[in-house]
Amino acid sequence: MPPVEGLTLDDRDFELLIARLGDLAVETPSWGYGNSGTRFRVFGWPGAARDVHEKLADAAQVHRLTGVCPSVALHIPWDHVDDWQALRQEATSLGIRIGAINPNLFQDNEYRLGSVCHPDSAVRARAVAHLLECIEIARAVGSSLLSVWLADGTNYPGQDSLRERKHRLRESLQTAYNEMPETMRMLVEYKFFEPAFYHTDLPDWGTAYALCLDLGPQARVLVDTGHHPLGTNIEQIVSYLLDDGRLGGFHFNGRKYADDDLIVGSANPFELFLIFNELVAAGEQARDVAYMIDQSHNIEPKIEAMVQSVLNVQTAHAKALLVDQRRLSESRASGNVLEGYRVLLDAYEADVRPVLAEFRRRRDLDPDPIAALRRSGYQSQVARDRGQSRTSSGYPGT
Ligand code: LRH
Ligand code: MN
Repeated sequence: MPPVEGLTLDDRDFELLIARLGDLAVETPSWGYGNSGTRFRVFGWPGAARDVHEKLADAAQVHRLTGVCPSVALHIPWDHVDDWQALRQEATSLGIRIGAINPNLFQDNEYRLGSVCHPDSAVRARAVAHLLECIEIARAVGSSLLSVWLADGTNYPGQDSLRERKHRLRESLQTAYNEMPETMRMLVEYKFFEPAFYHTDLPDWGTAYALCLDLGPQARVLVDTGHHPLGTNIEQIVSYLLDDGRLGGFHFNGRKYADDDLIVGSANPFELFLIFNELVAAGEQARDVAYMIDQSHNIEPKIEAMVQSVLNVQTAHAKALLVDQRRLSESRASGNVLEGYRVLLDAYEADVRPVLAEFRRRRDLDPDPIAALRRSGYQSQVARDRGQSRTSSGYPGT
């Protein structure tokens, strides 16, 4: 039994740790495998997935290497196909399944002034129709998650009535919510700005939470770790929503400034650890939280970036599982200001790489998935098979 540096774990604890590491499943985003960028440039990457079939293949490769990514989220219409049953079969044949269905209410020209919050009821009806279409797609592919993010907002004060937009938002989402089968969840994702730069109709966790309470019990808040003003205590938001049974899931990514969509944990690994510390402490209340990655890999190899992201999430989870909850509650009960922090530090500074390697060995996986990916030649093979597709950017002529 490899030791966990800095922490004495007896056999029983070690076995428990290995078992609980298996509780975590991380969903990868189809759009993370394709070319993506910023308004300045979308750099083409040799072998980047060009359609949903290549995205499924890459997601399956990530699952083969990590063993903890059994599902892939789709974005509609980016991943639209005519035969959803066939796509469901294709995923199954690759050893994965289709996860959250993400409607796209931010790319049609009609949505310049908003989608479900648009002043024109015809545009709102168009947006609701797309939500209903995505509910049908979710049903067809066996997905129980409708993951809704809205770019809706305004760019100038006075541009529209904030209260009327609030009414339109609730009415439109209620119409869609009422059409969901009981087994389906609506994940409501908030973001404090971009692409709107004066106000955003769903800007923060409180607004999303209030809306979920209005919509009904199948509505839960989705926390995208890149969607908060700097300085926001995200683990506190997580603990609050968990405690009220309204945390639906995460879009994990890393950021230093805004919605940078970098590799999760790359900018602030301690914050990711503190988020998982709240999840582990919540026990059963965190049972059906959806863990999803939402990133765009603008300059780095896309599949390697995805595998590294999964490893970072596993590492944060493993460290959180090492938190000595008994010592933590004792230090809190004794009013010892710093002892609790030291208990967390002990877990955070533990080297969990040996235990994660053991976890993979027991699943006949390579203890180092990145090395295994590089050795597999998968990336150079897809580069040969797929070549490099043309890309563009937000500015004309590039
Ligand atoms: C918006 C967002 C949303 C997705 C998009 C790809 O910033 O986080 O979750 O639809 O990225
Ligand atoms: Mn997101």
